[in-house]
Amino acid sequence: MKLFTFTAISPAIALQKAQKACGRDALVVSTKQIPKKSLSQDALYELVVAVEDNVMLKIEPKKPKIKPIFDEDIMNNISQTAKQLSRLEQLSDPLEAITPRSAFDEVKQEIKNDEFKQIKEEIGTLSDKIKILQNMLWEDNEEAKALNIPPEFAEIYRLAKKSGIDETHLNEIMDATLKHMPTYMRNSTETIKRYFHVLLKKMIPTRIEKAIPRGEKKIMMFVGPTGVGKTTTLAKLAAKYSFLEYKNKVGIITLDTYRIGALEQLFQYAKMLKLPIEDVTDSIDFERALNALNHCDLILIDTAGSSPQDREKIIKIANFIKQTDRQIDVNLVLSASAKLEDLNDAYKSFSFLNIDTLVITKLDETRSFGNIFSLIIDSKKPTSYFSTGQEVPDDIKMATGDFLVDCLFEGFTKKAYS
Ligand SMILES: Nc1nc2c(ncn2[C@@H]2O[C@H](COP(=O)(O)OP(=O)(O)OP(=O)(O)O)[C@@H](O)[C@H]2O)c(=O)[nH]1
Ligand SMILES: [Mg+2]
Repeated sequence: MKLFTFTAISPAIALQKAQKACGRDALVVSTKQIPKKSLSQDALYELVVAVEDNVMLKIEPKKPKIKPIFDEDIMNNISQTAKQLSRLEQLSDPLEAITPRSAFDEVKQEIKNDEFKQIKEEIGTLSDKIKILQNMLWEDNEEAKALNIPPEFAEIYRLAKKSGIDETHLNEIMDATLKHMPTYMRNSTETIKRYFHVLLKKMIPTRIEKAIPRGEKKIMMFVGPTGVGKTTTLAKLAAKYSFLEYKNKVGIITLDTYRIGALEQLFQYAKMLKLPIEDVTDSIDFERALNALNHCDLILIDTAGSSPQDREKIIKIANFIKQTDRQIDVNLVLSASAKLEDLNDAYKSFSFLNIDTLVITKLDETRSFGNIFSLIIDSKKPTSYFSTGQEVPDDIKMATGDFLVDCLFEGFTKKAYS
């Protein structure tokens, strides 16, 4: 005989449990009430039954008690959400059912972001594979071997070369980079590209232009080859200084009085901007015009365009400058669409006038900016403004190294610049 004990809140329930486990033949040996351990607890009854040795117990294994990690409220919330989700799944486009609209847009955006991330990763893998292929070709490249350029620099070298940077400059920059760039930075073409960006940016001197402080005076003269945009640049700056960005008193002088239409062009701008203008025919008349505009904080002087080979015309401008004791800031205006050779020629011819700063125009008209980069490096002159279109007064910005390097590697985009 074997004895088994069962407990329950009543003797009847304890017996039911015993019979379920041991069968109806189980013999009740004893029943007793177990004393309560506390007042709030129910009383329990203990029942002892006896069964034959061969009777197998049919007691259901006790389920282990699992302590819930969330409290009941949270569990209810989860089951609510699960129900809602399963309802959503049955709809043709479950996202349509999500309200408010902003939530719907957020989910859509998240999905878009995920897809975008995935596509981006795939493109990244592909472009890395392409780079490996390019690098394999690069290793067979005689030029690369001759210059000792490692494959991880292949992309940046190609981009810089395509931009039209003077080859001597490019090779010097490559040499310096290979010597100084830390090895740990060479693993990714992106890091190399960023390194180059910072390096080139640091090589470009720029001049910060500000409003003319109260009590100070500035005279800016625009010189350069024909048709580069001297008059247009002057008009843009006249607007910027007189009302667009600063509130300086601005006056205009033009020395370009012989060419048909030139006078009318500038007088028209002056009229539109409501600014005083003086035309000067000879160097003696120059001081009179400067005196007439004495009340101005800023005097902008336009000159006739001259071919770099036309030495006489440039000497004539020099004579105007010599005529006065006043400090004249000479701005050499050059077009980004000119070849490096022509830019160098122009710079050499006009440097006779003691150039203070470079103004680069027509950045919107070219795809290769290496020529401008090389000119700035060679001349060592700071650049003050970039002109980016024909629109007066909008298409002019203060020059920055960042912008020129972006143009160098990615081309000109007006949107990025505005
Ligand atoms: N695309 C583009 N065109 C420009 C820019 N700046 C000037 N231009 C245009 O170039 C042409 C010549 O501009 P001007 O300002 O008359 O040039 P300039 O240097 O004064 O010419 P000259 O006085 O004849 O030597 C005009 O059609 C301008 O609209 C620019 O940044 N981008
Ligand atoms: Mg002009």
